[in-house]
Amino acid sequence: MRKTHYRLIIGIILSLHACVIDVANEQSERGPITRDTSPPSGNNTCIDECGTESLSMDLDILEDTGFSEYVDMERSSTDLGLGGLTPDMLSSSTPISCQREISFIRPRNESFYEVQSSVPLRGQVTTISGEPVIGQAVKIVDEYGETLFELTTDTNGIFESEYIGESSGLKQLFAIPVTERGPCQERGELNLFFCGGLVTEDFQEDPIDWTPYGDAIWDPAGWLEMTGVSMNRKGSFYNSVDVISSGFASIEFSITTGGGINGGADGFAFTIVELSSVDQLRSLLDAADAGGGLGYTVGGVYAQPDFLLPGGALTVEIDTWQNEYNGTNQLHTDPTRENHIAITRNADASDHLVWFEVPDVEDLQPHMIRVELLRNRVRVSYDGRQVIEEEAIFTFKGGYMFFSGSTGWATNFHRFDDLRILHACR
Ligand SMILES: [Ca+2]
Ligand SMILES: [Ca+2]
Ligand SMILES: [Ca+2]
Repeated sequence: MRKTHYRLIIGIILSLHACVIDVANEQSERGPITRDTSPPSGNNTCIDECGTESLSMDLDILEDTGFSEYVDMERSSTDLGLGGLTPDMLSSSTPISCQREISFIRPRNESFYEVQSSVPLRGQVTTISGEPVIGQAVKIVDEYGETLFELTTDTNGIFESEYIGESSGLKQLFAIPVTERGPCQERGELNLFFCGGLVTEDFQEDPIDWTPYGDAIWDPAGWLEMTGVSMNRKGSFYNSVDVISSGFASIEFSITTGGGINGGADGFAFTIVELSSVDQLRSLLDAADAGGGLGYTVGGVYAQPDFLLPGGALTVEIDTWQNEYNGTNQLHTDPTRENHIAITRNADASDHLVWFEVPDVEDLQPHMIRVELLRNRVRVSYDGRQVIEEEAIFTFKGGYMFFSGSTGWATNFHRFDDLRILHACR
């Protein structure tokens, strides 16, 4: 246990250093950020419930450093990533400062992959003043300090390799310059998620795993249409085969909307909901509020007497109508007058966890949305550009998934396509 703590403390120091660099990088790359003003809720720690007393102490330390978002509480402390500890670090009391900058250029930190994927790695070594270092020896080590590759930089200071994630879970890679005097203290860090679960669907053929409900149809052009441009429609498609795992996940799909009347409305949504059966899912779809509820809302202010949501839910909604509370058919006020994409929880259209504005979304052109769920953090990309990365207190429980959409007095087409989900990432 002594050794574990010693390893852990050194690991945390290194992680903190890497985190400072990460935060600086992320700040410069961020797009517009929206803020969730609702009070924190949910449970973001299970330290009291999990593991032994000594494990709890380790996790307390990790919690303080922010490293805890990677920690899988259901595994033992010996499985934890230890922040780039190498045998060299253990044997050397004074790490060598080599006056180098080293970083991974690709892939992006915290990218998601299917298990057994081959991931091209690329990084660079420069001097402090930014000049490429040619012929620099670099070693790539994993989270256990094991050396995976020994590389040399080219004339641009670039080093390259390929990494295959053999098993699911977080993999941490560290790039360390090596000199004749030994390994340097400078290092680049890269965290990658490898996932055992993959769901992909391009809807080019009538999808057998997906069942239409209400007004939704499969369009032979190769997508799912939730409503068409008629008034007062409610449609959905649910998957009765695949169940999404809890924990980390990456969810990506294409949306197309527009072409309607009276300004266009109401919007559409993709929901993953914790339920015990497909029958329960059909009951949910029966009960779900149309109009401002986008065909998924059964929780919170929209709770229905004939359907009690038994578990959690997470929704990506594309909302093209600003609802304002009126006490009858509109039970919430949207956070903006603009069209918006939001993450809501517990199948409650009033509970916007994070959101951002998409004024151009009703152009009847396809747009890509990617949502990455990390521990207590949500990242959203729109058409390849990151638009949200934000702390968010939520617990993603996984479950059944469905698409839904609705129209009212105003209408639009509501099309989904090209779904890709990576889950079971531990
Ligand atoms: Ca398609
Ligand atoms: Ca709305
Ligand atoms: Ca909304």
